Amino acid sequence: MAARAALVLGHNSDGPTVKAARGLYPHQWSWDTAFISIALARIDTVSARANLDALLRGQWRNGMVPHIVFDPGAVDYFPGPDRWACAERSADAPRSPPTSGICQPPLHAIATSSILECAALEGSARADEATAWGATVYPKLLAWHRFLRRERIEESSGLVRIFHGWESGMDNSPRFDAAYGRVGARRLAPYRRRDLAHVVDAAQRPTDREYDKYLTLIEEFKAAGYNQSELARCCSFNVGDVFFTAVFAVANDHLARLATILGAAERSELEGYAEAARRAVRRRMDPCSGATLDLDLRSGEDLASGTIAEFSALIAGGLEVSQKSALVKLLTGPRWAGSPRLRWPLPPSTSPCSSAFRARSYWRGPVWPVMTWLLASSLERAGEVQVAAAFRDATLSQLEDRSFAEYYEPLTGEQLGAPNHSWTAAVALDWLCR
Ligand code: 2M8
Repeated sequence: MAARAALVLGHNSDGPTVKAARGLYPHQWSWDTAFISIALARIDTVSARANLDALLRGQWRNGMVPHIVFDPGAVDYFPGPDRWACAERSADAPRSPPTSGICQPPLHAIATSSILECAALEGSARADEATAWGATVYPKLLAWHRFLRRERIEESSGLVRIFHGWESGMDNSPRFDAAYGRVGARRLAPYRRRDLAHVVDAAQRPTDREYDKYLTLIEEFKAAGYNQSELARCCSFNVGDVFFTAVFAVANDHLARLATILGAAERSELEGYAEAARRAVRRRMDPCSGATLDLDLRSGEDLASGTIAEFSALIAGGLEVSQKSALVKLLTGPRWAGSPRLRWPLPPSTSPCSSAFRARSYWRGPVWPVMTWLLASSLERAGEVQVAAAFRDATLSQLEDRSFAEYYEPLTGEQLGAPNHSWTAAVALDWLCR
């Protein structure tokens, strides 16, 4: 399985860049790249470094790492660079490579740590080379984290704000239904979705109505010249994202450690970012279950629970024992991975007990192996090694057919979305090559 997973990553590569998937996702995605580099580092730290470097070539002058770095030769994806028009509208965007104008959860510092750790196992020459590389990446990651701190932390909640469901990485999750309810319909220039040409069953993808909203927001971004403070004031989608904030907390731990290795001056600044983010996530916890809730920053309302983002506090870490136990109980209990209806005891993207659960619909129900991996890593860090190992074993059974599907139907185990998806192959590779 590991060999097959490595082949998938090779097949999805274009020079140093590993694309998300041939066909449906023919570009380089931001958080996908981090997951892929973590896994690649297990077999080839040089390629893992090159993949991250390729993404960072798209970094904006204001520090933002864009959610997509486009391959200008791959035209079969919508919305492409023309629709985003970033370089035309913002002096911060690079002219080349073309990119999108939003971001995704910042796992890149975590990937950088993994690369350095794996390189240390390859002998001192490779370790030195990787540390020298780390010194070149560090200022870019620092600029990225400072962008998030400066432009995206909403002061009173301490949460990272997002302006589009795509920024969360969980595009059509029911987490955002109420927030999307506030995004008005605009007269859009005609467009043709390309995703439906690759996924036969349209029910697996977001609806046309959802796509209209996704594109309406892009028009708002363009009208604001991608200016972050303008968007914070006016964007019709403005959500304090607990999951993004949790990832930011952990990424800052890693970047602070890298600062220490490199003797850089920003260690305590980064530790401060980590602690503040962790506190912000903890403040969003339900006192009994521990489940975290997103905050709609436009209306001040709590957003719906019942999605996998409930476990953001587990990802952020730093919990008291009782808080951690409550969350692990919830995660493994009948509302989540312990539901008797499930094909494998793995947490779906939306709880099967939620009225919003849709077994085949993208982030509304399917199991995403990459999310299982992220939760298992968090459980390991929290000392919950048995639960983490059970998730790993169940996922490796789920992937036994070696199609490395993007996501899986939780009740039947059917493979859905794009086959040979890089981040699913990455999950297998990482677990099998440790
Ligand atoms: C999905 O999102 C893209 C838009 O960014 C799409 O549907 O076209 C999401 O699953 C996202 O989290 C992921 O990074 C991307 C590529 O795998 O696909």
